[in-house]
Order: sequence, then C-alpha cells, then structure tokens
Amino acid sequence: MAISLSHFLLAKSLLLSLVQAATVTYDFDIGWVYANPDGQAIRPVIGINGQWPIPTISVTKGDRLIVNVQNSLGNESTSLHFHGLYMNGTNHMDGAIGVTQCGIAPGSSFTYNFTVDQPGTYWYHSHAKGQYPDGLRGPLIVHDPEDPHKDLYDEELVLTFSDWYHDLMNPLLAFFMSVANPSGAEPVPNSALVNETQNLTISITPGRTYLVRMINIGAFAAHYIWFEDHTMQIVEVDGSYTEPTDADMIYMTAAQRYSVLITAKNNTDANFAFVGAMDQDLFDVVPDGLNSNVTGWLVYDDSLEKHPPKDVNAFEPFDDFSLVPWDKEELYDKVDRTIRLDLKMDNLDDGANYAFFNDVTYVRPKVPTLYTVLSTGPNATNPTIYGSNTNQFLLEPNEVVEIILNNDDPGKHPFHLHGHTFQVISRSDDEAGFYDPSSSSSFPSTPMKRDTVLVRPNGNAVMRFRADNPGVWFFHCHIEWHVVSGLVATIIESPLSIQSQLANKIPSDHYDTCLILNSPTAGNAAGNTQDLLDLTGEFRSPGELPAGFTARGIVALVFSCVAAFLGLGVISWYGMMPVKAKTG
Ligand SMILES: *[C@@H]1O[C@H](CO)[C@@H](O)[C@H](O)[C@H]1NC(C)=O
Ligand SMILES: *[C@@H]1O[C@H](CO)[C@@H](O)[C@H](O)[C@H]1NC(C)=O
Ligand SMILES: *[C@@H]1O[C@H](CO)[C@@H](O)[C@H](O)[C@H]1NC(C)=O
Ligand SMILES: *[C@@H]1O[C@H](CO)[C@@H](O)[C@H](O)[C@H]1NC(C)=O
Ligand SMILES: *[C@@H]1O[C@H](CO)[C@@H](O)[C@H](O)[C@H]1NC(C)=O
Ligand SMILES: *[C@@H]1O[C@H](CO)[C@@H](O)[C@H](O)[C@H]1NC(C)=O
Ligand SMILES: *[C@@H]1O[C@H](CO)[C@@H](O)[C@H](O)[C@H]1NC(C)=O
Ligand SMILES: *[C@@H]1O[C@H](CO)[C@@H](O)[C@H](O)[C@H]1NC(C)=O
Ligand SMILES: [Cu+2]
Repeated sequence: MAISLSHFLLAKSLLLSLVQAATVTYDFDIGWVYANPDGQAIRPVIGINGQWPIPTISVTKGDRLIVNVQNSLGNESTSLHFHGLYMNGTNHMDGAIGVTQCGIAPGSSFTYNFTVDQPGTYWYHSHAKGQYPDGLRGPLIVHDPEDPHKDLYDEELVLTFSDWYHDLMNPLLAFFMSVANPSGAEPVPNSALVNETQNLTISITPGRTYLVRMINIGAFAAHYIWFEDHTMQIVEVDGSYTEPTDADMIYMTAAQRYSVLITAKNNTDANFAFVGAMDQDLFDVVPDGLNSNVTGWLVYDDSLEKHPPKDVNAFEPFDDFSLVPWDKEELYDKVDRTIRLDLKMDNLDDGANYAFFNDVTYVRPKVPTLYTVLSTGPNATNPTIYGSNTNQFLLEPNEVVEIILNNDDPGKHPFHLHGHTFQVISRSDDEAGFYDPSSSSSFPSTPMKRDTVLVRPNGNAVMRFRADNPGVWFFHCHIEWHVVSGLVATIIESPLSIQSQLANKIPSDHYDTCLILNSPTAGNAAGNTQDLLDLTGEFRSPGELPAGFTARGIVALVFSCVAAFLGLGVISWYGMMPVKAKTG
C-alpha cells in the first residue's frame, strides 16, 4: 500500500506541475512619463505602457515568462535584468548590457523569454548604466505552490523601499564622474519612498497573518525597516527560504529582499506606523532639511489617528548572517578556486574618482562578453581575449568557487552576483581589514544564502557557490553609482558549455539591436575577429596617476590646472563645496 500511495502522490505532483506550468506574457512599451512621488518635484521618469510606478511581474514557479519590450524612450537605450533569477540555460536573457546583450536601441524591440524555476521575491530593472533610478524598477514575484511556510499566512503584500532623486541620472552622473567631484561623493537622494510613494496606508484585518515581501529597489541607500509594535518573522531572503526567525528591525541594502510574516493584532484599537529609514552613514553630506525616512501605516480602523512614528534611539537591526536556510544546504567545505577581490576607490588622471577590484576599474567591452564567448571557439578559455578592463575570471564546470572580498574603503557596499545565490560563510565587522584565511577556520555549518550581501566599511566577506550554471555573470556592487565608477567583475562560467548550450540560439532581435547601435557582435573585447590576442582599439579606463603622487596631491594639481584654465570662478566655486573624506 505504501508503495502505491507514494506512486499516487508522485503522479499527483507531476500532474500539478504539468497543469501549472503556464506561459505568462507581458508587453512592455517603455517610455518617459511624468511623476512626483514625494510631492516635491515633478520630473520625467521611465514608465511602462504610460504608467509609473511600473507593473509587478507575477509568475508561478515553473512558468515560462515572456517580456516583449518596445523601447519608446527616443533618447536612451535600455534593457531589463531580472534580479536573482538564475537564467539557467538562458544566459542571453540576463539583460546586462555589455555582458549578455547590446542595449535595446531607441525605437527597437527585444523579447526576453525564459523559464522561472525558483520561488520567492525578486525584482526587475534596467541594466543600462545608471538608468534604473530614473524609475525603471519594479517587483517580480514567483509564487510557489510548495511554499513551506504557506500554512502560516493568510494573505500576501508587496512593499518596495527606495531612494529618490529630483534630478535625472544623466546630469547627476555627469557631475559624479567628473573632476569637480574628486572625492567621488555620491549624490544624496532627495527622499525615501515606499511603493514609489509616501504615507502609504495598508488596510489590515485583525487576526490575520500577512506575508510581507519587501524589496529595496533603490539606487544607493540601505533602509532600516520596522513596524511599530509588530514583530517580523523572516521566512525568505533573496529567494532563499529560511528557518522562521524573529526580528524587530531589519537592514535591507539596495537590491536585497526580505519576506516576513506579520501577525495582525486581534483588536482595532489603534493604527501603527512602519518606517523605512535610509542609512545616513552612506551619505558624505546630509543636506539640511533632508527627510531620510519614509512612513506608512498598518491601518486597523481608518477613523482613528495615524500618528507619526516614535523616535528610535539607536538602529540595532537583526544580523542576517545568523539566518539558516530552510533547505539546510551544507557549507561547501572543499574549495576548488578562490577569487580574491580587493576593493579600493581612487582617482585616475582625468581627476574623477573610480572604483577598483585589484587595481582594475571595469570598462564595458566593445563586444558583449557573452558574444565573445560564442564567437571564439576554443580560444574562449583564454582570459586575455575578454579585455584589459573587465576583471574577468574563468570558471570550470561544477567547481566550488570562493570569493574573498576585501573592502579597502570606508563605505558599505552591497555585492550582487548574477546567476547564483551564494553561501555567505564569513563576514567581518567594520574596520576588520583584509580577510585572513589562516585565522578563520570555523564557518556556519548551514550558512545563510543570498544573492546580495552587505560588506562592511574596511571589512571583508567570503562567499561560496558551485559553478553549476554556465554563463557570463556580472558580479558588482549594487550601489548604482559604483557600477558606473567601475566596481564590477565578470565571471565567465564554463565558456565551452555556454557554447554548446547557446550556439545558434541567440534570437535575431538580440543581434539586430547591436547592428542599429553599430556595436560588433563577434571577436575579442575590441571586436577583433582575426587575431583574438590583439586588443587594439578596446575601451580602456583613463590612465593612472603618475608614480610618486598621492591621490590627494594629484587632485589638488588637477584642480589648480582646471582653475588656471577656467579662471578664478572655479576656485571660488570649489572653495564653497564641502570637501569631505570619502565614505560609501
Ligand atoms: C507624507 O506626509 C508628510 C507628513 O505629513 C508630508 O510632509 C509629505 O509631503 C507627505 N508625502 C506625500 C507624497 O504626500
Ligand atoms: C530624454 O528625454 C527625457 C524626456 O523628454 C528628458 O527629460 C531627458 O533629459 C532626455 N535625456 C537625454 C539623455 O537626452
Ligand atoms: C520562447 O522560447 C521557447 C523555447 O525556446 C520557444 O518555443 C518559443 O517560441 C519562444 N517564444 C517567443 C515568443 O519567443
Ligand atoms: C505596493 O506596491 C505593490 C507593487 O506595485 C502592489 O502589489 C501592492 O499592492 C502595493 N501595496 C499597497 C498597500 O498599496
Ligand atoms: C488572537 O487571538 C487568537 C485566538 O484567540 C490567539 O491565538 C492569538 O494569539 C491572538 N493574537 C494576538 C496577536 O494576540
Ligand atoms: C528618522 O527616524 C529616526 C529614527 O526614529 C529618527 O531618529 C530621525 O529623527 C528621523 N528623521 C526625521 C527627519 O524625522
Ligand atoms: C542549472 O541546471 C543544471 C542542469 O539542470 C543543474 O544541475 C544546476 O544545478 C542548475 N543551476 C542552477 C544555479 O540552478
Ligand atoms: C586561437 O588561439 C591560438 C593559440 O592558442 C592561436 O594560434 C589562434 O590564432 C587563435 N585564433 C584566433 C582567431 O586568433
Ligand atoms: Cu558600492
């Protein structure tokens, strides 16, 4: 009997998955619209089908997702990246410009088409340099009929947290990456948003338990988040289910997600505030009058007052390092390859401030790295062909990879790897310096898994994953300013397997947009198809500072040159700027 029962159950679950695997199609016309989410400034934002905020993508695990994109921006290329999705076998649908595709040119269209085989809370956003903070960012939810926590809640909610700028990214970027900003100070957001608005009210039914899916879709700021008088029980981070774990306050960096269970009170005597407080440590200067908090309310009775939030004395958020994944995946204890990335910020000889891994700042290659893999045959295993400024690392199939990230910068950085979740096996406090493998021997037996991890100021973190997903995967800080300043590495996983998976499978619309943009689609990073070792003409970063000059000295020198060139106006203008030590 036992055997036939299990056969019956197996048949039933097969049947369920067959019935449920659907094709979900979205037609997205991406274009400019106007919005004023914080009530302080109306500005152009990037919307979809004439709407902003943009729609939530919602699928069920196992579904095929098709997103037909029409770029109607007129003046910018675009792309969509589906943050956290593995894109297993569909690396070309990952959406990162310069890595897996060319930009979708203004006026052209492009179809993303892939299956989703992982549950949880994700988001989608433009992966064109610096673009998503202009508004092209929204939730992507993958429902799971087999969610292990599903009996614990009655209803689900989605809340996005973000930062917001009154200016568009283009002018902000022009200032950020310029000699006028030698310390690399990131533009400070003008306000904080929840669901791309403020003062959001959520109507609550007494006694119910809610699964609240929270996503930081911001450009820069992490948020401290708490719900007054309600405990959060964490059940998922970044698409990985966790053992339910209580928290009063969480810290959610840009691009991270938390699903928490919140049980409503049994009475309707009061309403309760919830707060997203941007982490001001990230800001070099806190402008006068900045409200770095966003408030919303759990509304039990709309006729009762929605009082302002109480002051919190100190931010003492839950430490996600202690989370235990639901599947109890064991520590990868045998490492086949170690990638060490030493992070620093410094000036190059154009006077602007850049971000570096191992003294190399990322510059997009002429040919998207995936297309280099696909067009170079056996030479695809030679790292040189991917260029001088791509921070490329080649992986062998199925090896266990360890990334050691040493943060030689006083800022906090949230690191994200495309195509994988990783085990976070070690993470230091602030100021711990570089990771010392010899003094670190004990790791959690079932480490937390995420796809985006906070690395602390002048501290370090160590991540491990298995190379079981052939593809070219970006590894980068998810502070969008730092993507632009070059804090990026390219992980080229199993290039020969990529060739066998994707040879002749790239749809023509992918290559067509390259043609429109005059971008080569074959050859090495410089677009050379004859001599793959000849990188003449590749995109490079500006030159290094001359030896013997300190960064500070060269910045002063650059400034006096600029001042001499442009005249005294610049000196007096520069004298008025707050010059502060670099953080973030
Ligand atoms: C939200 O409420 C605060 C406090 O009343 C107000 O200052 C702010 O302008 C409101 N935001 C929006 C978008 O209306
Ligand atoms: C693109 O168009 C928008 C909307 O008209 C405008 O606000 C923005 O400045 C333009 N961007 C560029 C790079 O020209
Ligand atoms: C999506 O991909 C599947 C599998 O390759 C293919 O059968 C289907 O025709 C594609 N659909 C679209 C709209 O491109
Ligand atoms: C918040 O935004 C999400 C995504 O757009 C939406 O699904 C949800 O209903 C919103 N929540 C509230 C309370 O309006
Ligand atoms: C609400 O009432 C139920 C049933 O009496 C009880 O089990 C539950 O603990 C109560 N919830 C709270 C938050 O007090
Ligand atoms: C934001 O919230 C924090 C914590 O309660 C508080 O200390 C701070 O004063 C608030 N900021 C504003 C502008 O209200
Ligand atoms: C990708 O698919 C392969 C083959 O089905 C599987 O072994 C591997 O675990 C998958 N990788 C990820 C990251 O899902
Ligand atoms: C590929 O690499 C080999 C040496 O490993 C070299 O002889 C050959 O010329 C390369 N192919 C091209 C097209 O450059
Ligand atoms: Cu960063």
